Amino acid sequence: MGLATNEASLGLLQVVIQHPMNGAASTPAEASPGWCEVCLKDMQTLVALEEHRRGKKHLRKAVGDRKARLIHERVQALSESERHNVLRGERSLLGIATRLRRGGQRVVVLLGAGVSTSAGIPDYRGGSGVYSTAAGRGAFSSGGFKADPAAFWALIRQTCSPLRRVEPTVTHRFLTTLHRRGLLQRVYTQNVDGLERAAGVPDDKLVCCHGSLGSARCSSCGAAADAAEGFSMRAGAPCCVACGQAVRPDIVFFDEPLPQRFHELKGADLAACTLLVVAGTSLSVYPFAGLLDECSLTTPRLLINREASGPFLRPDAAAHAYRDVLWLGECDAGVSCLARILGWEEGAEEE
Ligand code: CNA
Repeated sequence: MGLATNEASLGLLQVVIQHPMNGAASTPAEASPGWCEVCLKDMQTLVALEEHRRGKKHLRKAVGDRKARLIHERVQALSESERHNVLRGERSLLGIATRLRRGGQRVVVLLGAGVSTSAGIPDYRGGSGVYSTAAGRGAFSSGGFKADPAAFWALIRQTCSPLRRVEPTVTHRFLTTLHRRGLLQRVYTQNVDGLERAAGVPDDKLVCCHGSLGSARCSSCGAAADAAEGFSMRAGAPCCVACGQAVRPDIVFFDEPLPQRFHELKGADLAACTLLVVAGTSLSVYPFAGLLDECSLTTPRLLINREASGPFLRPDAAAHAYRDVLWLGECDAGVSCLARILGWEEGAEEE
């Protein structure tokens, strides 16, 4: 299966180094000549995958450009007063609060790892996040898991073990406030820590886009397994009682499709959405990040995050600026500020 180590194959090894399935990083001198040590795929397969990834990237850019043009045209077709009415010119938390006080709102919330950092779970791209090491990037693909299930389990035990008794944050609890007030259409979360559920968001209001650490299955035969066992072990990976292969948590690895529920619900949810609240995400993982483009052009969008991301990177230059509010800072602080404006602080009497 291996290829000879000559200049050409070293060229191919450059491709292996940053291959698309596990993101494993190594120098040509360190890499094996014929196959990737992380995912155990041969180089020809990896080259094909890399070409496929580049093709997909090119296609995504072309689709993205076309989508941006279409949105621009549709925004131009809105009248000045239609645009003004979205936030009545108040592009701030005050404008969002005013919108929430209007009757009959349907709020869709999109969450990322940043809403759980104040609970002690590192985010993905932050300094101590999984993405900061090559091993971390590699571990969250099916190839990476297959190559070293024990390393994967060691990493998640260390970062987000449910046995650490992590508590939901102010932001998680705000979701239940929205639900109790009858305003919550749906929460779409990229997080796998289960804190939305722990905060009291009912299952039918929740879409766990990237799965959950709360359940597990065999990576080979698919038999249901006990997720808690993997977290309680000191080292190694739990094994399937049926076939002996490694057990994996029910999360979506980078090279895997999203759950059916995501595709089934998103169309109707985003069509019904009258306010989109986005928090704690770099908006760099698709198809999740694409949800922002699916709500109506007269639906306001709020991003609460430490930094601008996605369409909020150039909010004033973009055609849809009239409906976007960017609140920069900690998620819990932004949410508390919004709750204060609304008079919905924790412990306050509900109307
Ligand atoms: P990310 O790419 O790490 O982005 C997180 C964003 O949140 C960044 O823009 C940060 O600046 C910002 N941020 C971090 N902490 C705060 C805070 N306290 N207040 C405000 N902003 C903050 O993570 P994404 O979620 O965007 O997407 C990537 C992956 C990571 C998803 O697929 C998740 O499944 C996965 N993940 C989940 C968890 C979890 O379950 N808690 C943890 C780590 C990674």
